[in-house]
Amino acid sequence: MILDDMSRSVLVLFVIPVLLCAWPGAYVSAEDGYDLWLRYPPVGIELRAEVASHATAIVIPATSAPTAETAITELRTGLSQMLGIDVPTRQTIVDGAILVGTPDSNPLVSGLELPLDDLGDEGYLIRSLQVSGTKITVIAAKSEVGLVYGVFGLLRLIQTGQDIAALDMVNAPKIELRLLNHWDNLDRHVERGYAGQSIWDWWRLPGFVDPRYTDYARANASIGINGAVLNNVNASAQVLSARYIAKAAALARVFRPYGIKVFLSVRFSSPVELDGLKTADPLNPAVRDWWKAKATEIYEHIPDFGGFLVKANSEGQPGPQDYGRNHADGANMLAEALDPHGGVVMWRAFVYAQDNPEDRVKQALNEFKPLDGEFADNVLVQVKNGPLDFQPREPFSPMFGMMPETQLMMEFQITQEYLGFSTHMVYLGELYREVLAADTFVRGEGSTIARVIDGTLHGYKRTGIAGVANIGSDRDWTGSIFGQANWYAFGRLAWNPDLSSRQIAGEWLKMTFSTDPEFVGAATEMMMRSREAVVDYMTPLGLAHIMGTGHHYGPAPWVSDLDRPEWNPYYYHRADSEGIGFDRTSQGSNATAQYAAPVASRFSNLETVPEEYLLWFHRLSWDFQMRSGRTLWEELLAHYDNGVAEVEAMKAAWMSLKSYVDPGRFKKTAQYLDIQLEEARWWRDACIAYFARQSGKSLPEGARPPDRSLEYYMSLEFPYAPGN
Ligand code: BDP
Repeated sequence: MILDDMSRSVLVLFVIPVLLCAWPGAYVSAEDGYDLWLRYPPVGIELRAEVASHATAIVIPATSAPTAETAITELRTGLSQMLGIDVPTRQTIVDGAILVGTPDSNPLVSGLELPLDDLGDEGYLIRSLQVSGTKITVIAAKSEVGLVYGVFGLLRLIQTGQDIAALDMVNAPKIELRLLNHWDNLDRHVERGYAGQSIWDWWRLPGFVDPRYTDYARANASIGINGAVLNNVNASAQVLSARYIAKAAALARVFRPYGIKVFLSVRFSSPVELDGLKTADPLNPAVRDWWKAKATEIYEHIPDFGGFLVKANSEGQPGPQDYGRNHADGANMLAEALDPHGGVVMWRAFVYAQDNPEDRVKQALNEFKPLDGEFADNVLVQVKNGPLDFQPREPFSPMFGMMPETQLMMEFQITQEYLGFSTHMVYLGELYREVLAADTFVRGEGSTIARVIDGTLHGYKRTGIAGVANIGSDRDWTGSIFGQANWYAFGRLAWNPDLSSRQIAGEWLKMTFSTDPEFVGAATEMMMRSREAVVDYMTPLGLAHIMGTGHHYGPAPWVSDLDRPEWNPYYYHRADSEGIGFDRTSQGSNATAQYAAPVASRFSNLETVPEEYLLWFHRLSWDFQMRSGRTLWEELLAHYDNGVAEVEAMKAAWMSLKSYVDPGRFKKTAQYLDIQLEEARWWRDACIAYFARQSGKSLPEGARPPDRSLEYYMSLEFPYAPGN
């Protein structure tokens, strides 16, 4: 058929877009993941008229401040794209309008006398109302940033296909500081980063301000993240030089209208390294003055600067103990410098020492417990979720609950340092929820980690949660499409640690791909099983830390010759002909005694210990009878096999969803699943080969033997593994 020019334009401009939008599950254009969950594709044809009738206009005051502008622009963009019409702004109410404002900025809002008192500084209210017979939806908050969150809240409802005709919701964050921690160096290398280089182009800042910084801020604001620690915890002193403060200030200017504050990781020895002081002793008056002057300088350039994150006396970093002082002395000195400006210190509890013969997982609590109650009011002690180091599964850190006089904040890892880097699909919403829901029992049943860190259990004044970011310069931000879900889930749980991980997965899928129930159902299942799969093919039954040395890529349970004993995988599993596991009961390191009595007894007792923590707390013979009736050796194998089978099932599930996903994102994810499957088999085969040798056991009838010899797996080297 030959079309004249006119017909061709009609076809291209009108008919094809309409057909594409009307076709359920259809993708509108090539996608590469850059738009994250903020794609705003056209609302399905069946809902469009209904949504449009509640979005006829956006009512705003005559003038508004930058943060309110952010909210309004986002709402207008989102609605216009989803409805395919230009939704206008105006200053008076009309039927179907959305009124956006604070009582202070718009008399139309104050006139409604809405119950905003309990919303705090960041919460919002969304309500469907009639004003003198005119139907409107109001998004109101006490602060402008609350409007940003409210707008994203309403857009999320529309993006996920919910009815917006009769809304009545209030929503306020349960945790005050909701931060990403970037482990980004000033040379743009990202420690444990698997998504390219740092997104901060430090060298060209502050002159060149990459538009991507705005997109970053917008994505974070959409999930409630309100702060970013810009640089690696293994910090360079240079970040506090005037040059770099100016660069950080440029980023802060971009982030400000999105309610996001800038924080910096600081090196404890900065006064010595930057300005030649003789000491960094926190009790030395000249050192204290140096930090006060530095804080003042920072606040001159960044008036809303958030504060410092500090890794001190940990893995070779300098700290107060170099001068015979303790963590509280160090933290409080910095806190004193920041306090007049409203800043906080986040002091990390990730400490363990080579020369300490104590079980590594006990060391942090041992070191910090005597300091409980010693930290200043603007100090939070930042604790990793488990007592070891971001393993696929660990029991919760015993610090939570055991330091009632200290404001503890959570540190999760979003980047997948120990979970297959960016090529493995592992939905971390499940891991985060498992930790947040864990019950410490320190004040009886219900003393969950969520209640510790939201401050309600011990009455904290300041609360916080941090996620080590998986973001880099890759076009899709996180190095993989499904890695975006972990950024998203972290933000949503930071806002409300009680949300269900399944619900979050569903939301993310709808916004990222398609609201089609068939797609969402199958893809949610795939995500939900992915975390247990990685535990099974890497570290089942409470095993931990058996990855390759340094780069942390792939299996290496055989390593036992490193200088630092606690860096050896062997330290953690101790497998030999007698058995496997780390005895942490009273017969062993007694780490169980660091937990509240009901938890300690549950973990210590072989009848009650959850099997997923079995070898973390117990050393057992290979013939130990498991609850399944299998021996421990057989059970271990069954888990490794199951992990591989689960990845096969995930791959099959993804392949069945092809018609719902654009080719670019589909293919990338399919290829990654192939990598994951190959690496899951490698983990299984290498670990089984090694444990078979240690135990002297042969494989049970019917078990698939490892593809290659143990020597082969042991010979593998990865000099260019990323993130190291
Ligand atoms: C470990 C990482 C290391 C970090 C350290 C930390 O391997 O790169 O510097 O944690 O959290 O997981 O300080």
